[in-house]
Amino acid sequence: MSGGNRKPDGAALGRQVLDGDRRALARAITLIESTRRDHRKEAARLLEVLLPRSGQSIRIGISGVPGVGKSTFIETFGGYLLEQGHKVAVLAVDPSSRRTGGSILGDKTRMEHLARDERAFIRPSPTAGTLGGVARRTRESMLAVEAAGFDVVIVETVGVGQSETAVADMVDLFMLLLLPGGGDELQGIKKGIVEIADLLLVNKADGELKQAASRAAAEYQSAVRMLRPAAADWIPPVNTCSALTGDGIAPTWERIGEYRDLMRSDGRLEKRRAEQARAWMWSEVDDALLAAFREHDGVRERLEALEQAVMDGRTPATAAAQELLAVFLDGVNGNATD
Ligand SMILES: Nc1nc2c(ncn2[C@@H]2O[C@H](COP(=O)(O)OP(=O)(O)O)[C@@H](O)[C@H]2O)c(=O)[nH]1
Ligand SMILES: [Mg+2]
Repeated sequence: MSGGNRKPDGAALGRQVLDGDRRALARAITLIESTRRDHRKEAARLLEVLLPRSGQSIRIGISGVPGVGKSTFIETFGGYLLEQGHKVAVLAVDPSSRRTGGSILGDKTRMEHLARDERAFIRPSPTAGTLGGVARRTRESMLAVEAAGFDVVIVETVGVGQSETAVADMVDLFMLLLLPGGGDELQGIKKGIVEIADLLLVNKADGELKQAASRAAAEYQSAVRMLRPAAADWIPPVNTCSALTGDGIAPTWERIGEYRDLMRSDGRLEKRRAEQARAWMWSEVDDALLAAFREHDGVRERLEALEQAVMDGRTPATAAAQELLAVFLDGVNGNATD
């Protein structure tokens, strides 16, 4: 951050973001991503300013195995949305990005036009921390880009571990990109991810792969049908597209619009967001409690010996946990005025 010694003022920064100041937005997200305790406090004030002006976008999650064409798709799809008069923000959840050097950042060459366009905002995944931490900061960044006036937010995830679920839990619509493979690939995709997808797209439906893509789409479509209850009013459609040629991009946006209209028509969208907000609150509580527990002096004093005793089979795990919790809770009660 420029002026690293200057103490950030969360509330002032928030007002600049609301004014549509791009550099302020970038600084706001840097503040959100900071783990420094004083920065967390300012970030909380920042979010208080931003929250009332957030929530106006459609939040779209995009997942798929590396190489399926996510970055290329976002470039083409994002470009299409800009043409339609939208403002597009792209965020990422990639807890592995410390090792890989950042999913989006490494891909910015594939999002050349989007990255250079004033009406778009691209931010790579935060590079430090656990999935929970990365997801939390991405959620907060999402509120910031919404408050800055971006009306389509795309959250990309790499197909690693639980990050798909974390992204599905923060978006209105979760989209899965697939390769035009045959039945083998059907087996390879984790069933759970197909289950949480609201929209599936077989990418690379161009040239020699076009027919294979159509076949794969039909196979996925029947698989998806079987996963859904017969009464469901939204059977996730499986379409084909080519991120390279732009084929199927406009229909994809139409499908998204249909989905949003349906979810809005009976309050399901609000309900989904409300549930997400509640789950988010609890994961914050979980994280903060665990951090406080691990930082607690009395716990730290005993932790190593107790862990060893559990590993050696000298102390039952339950007894050790109870002892640590007793120490922790006693400390909490004793410091109630702190
Ligand atoms: N033929 C074809 N190739 C594509 C398409 N989309 C992406 N690719 C290629 O697939 C490779 C991986 O794309 P990339 O966007 O980096 O995938 P990501 O890892 O999911 O972000 C690149 O060589 C792209 O040029 C497409 O629609 N058709
Ligand atoms: Mg990529």
